Amino acid sequence: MKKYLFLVLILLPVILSAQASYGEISIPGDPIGEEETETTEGTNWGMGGSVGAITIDNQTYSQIRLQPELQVWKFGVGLDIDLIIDAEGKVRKDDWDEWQDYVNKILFLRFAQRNDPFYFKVGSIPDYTLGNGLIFNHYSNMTLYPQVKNVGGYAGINTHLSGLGFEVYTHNLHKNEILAGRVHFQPLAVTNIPLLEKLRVGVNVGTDRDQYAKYEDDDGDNIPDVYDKFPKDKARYLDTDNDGVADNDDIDINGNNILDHPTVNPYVEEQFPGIDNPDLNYELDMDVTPDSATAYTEKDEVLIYSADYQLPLIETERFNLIHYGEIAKIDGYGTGMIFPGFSSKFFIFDARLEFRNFGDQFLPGYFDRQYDQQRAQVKHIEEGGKQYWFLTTKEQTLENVESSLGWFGYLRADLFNIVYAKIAYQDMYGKNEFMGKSLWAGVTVCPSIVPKLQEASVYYAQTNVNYINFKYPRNENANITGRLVYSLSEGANLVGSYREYYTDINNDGRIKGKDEIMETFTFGVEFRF
Ligand SMILES: [Ca+2]
Ligand SMILES: [Ca+2]
Ligand SMILES: [Ca+2]
Ligand SMILES: [Ca+2]
Repeated sequence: MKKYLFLVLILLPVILSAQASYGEISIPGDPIGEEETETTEGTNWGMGGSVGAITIDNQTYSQIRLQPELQVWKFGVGLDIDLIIDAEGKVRKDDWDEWQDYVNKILFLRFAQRNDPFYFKVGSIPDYTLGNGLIFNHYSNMTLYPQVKNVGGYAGINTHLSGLGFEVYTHNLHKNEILAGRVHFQPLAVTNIPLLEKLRVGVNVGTDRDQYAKYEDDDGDNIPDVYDKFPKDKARYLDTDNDGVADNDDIDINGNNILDHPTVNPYVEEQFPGIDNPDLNYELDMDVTPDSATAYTEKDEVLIYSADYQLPLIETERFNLIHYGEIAKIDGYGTGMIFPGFSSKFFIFDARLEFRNFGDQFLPGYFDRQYDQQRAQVKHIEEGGKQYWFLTTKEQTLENVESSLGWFGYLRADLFNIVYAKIAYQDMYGKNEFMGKSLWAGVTVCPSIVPKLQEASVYYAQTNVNYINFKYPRNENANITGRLVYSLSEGANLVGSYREYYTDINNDGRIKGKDEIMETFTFGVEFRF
């Protein structure tokens, strides 16, 4: 199985975005994240892309993926052109035969930046953070991309009127399920009190109006397609014996070739009225336990609101220090707080240090990078010979979250655009066996002295442990990622990624041998014109 998984991972196309800047590697769970790339006005033209292999319906295709990005004045547009080519070198027609296919190639449209007087972005938004991240923290509407393509958007204004501004966000303009809103202003701007006149206060709200909506319900019978045995038939959804005949019109629901007793299967009474007459002496099956599938007739919402502030303490060209805080409440659950927080830019460094205090039943950054995947899950359990199908939500996990408090900080350095280093540490305390310590560290080198080598990166993380294990850095809570970018020609780079993580199969507390070290390689070609 692992060998197979390894093969699949090798064959996975490397998807490289034209936006991904050199000098940053993006790792799932990276708490530092990326700075949003500031684009200057003017006409720019960039192209990212990759080549790989992909399997659709058991057929292997070559995949060429081009992600051009064009910017004119404050407008930006990004495209995602996926050419799926079969063994005979022909482009798969399915991807180009409807007008919607062409609209779908648009990745995003953008006007200006989030601190401009007016701005918006429509389309795929891979990284959305609100305030200091207690509600939305690097949320992506592309988590299930390209299987699920969300055309989302945000828009906002910033005025000079007491710094008043607002922003609205949706993950999908048609569905509008995951929404955010923010209003901010500078309450003391008119007073001219030193320091305090710059105080900026914000109020934020975030919601998922329908957590079950991750799963489609095509026929509208409130049974999600994933366990609707008849996803195109509004009147049917169960088929306990999987013989293709729905429970509603199956005289033998459990498929044991014994006619079901009409008291447990009303359809039998319909077909053969009076068959249970004792005089007829038919053998009838009483032992029928049909499957159970939960219908979701009502939407289940989750709502979070927060208030935050930012107070610039020192603002000079060489040194910049901001104090901030935020408090958030998940409606019906717990409260969490960041206070005090400090962020600073000085010389080649960029740092942040904050004290976090999270109450019971509170999760920070509830809408995070994995949210689209985690908002709802299908469950299938068997109990007493009966099968149950239902959904659980991320909201349900809140009940068991226990309070914790502690520090989080990071330091990032940019040495003349040649060496980038970052290190982050979290030290949180809670009840019982709370795993509150995490360490992340990464170095990227973009050497101009080694010809052809554009970038070499290594990133290490050890997360959610009781103590950081320096003696055995290879352990179950750790992983290592590496990336090499090698220039093939003027406009083409060969990109190779390596990832290593560990499973202690024999449970001896050590990671040793090939079986316990999982490795994945991906590689691709990246274009830049
Ligand atoms: Ca259905
Ligand atoms: Ca159905
Ligand atoms: Ca059946
Ligand atoms: Ca039966």
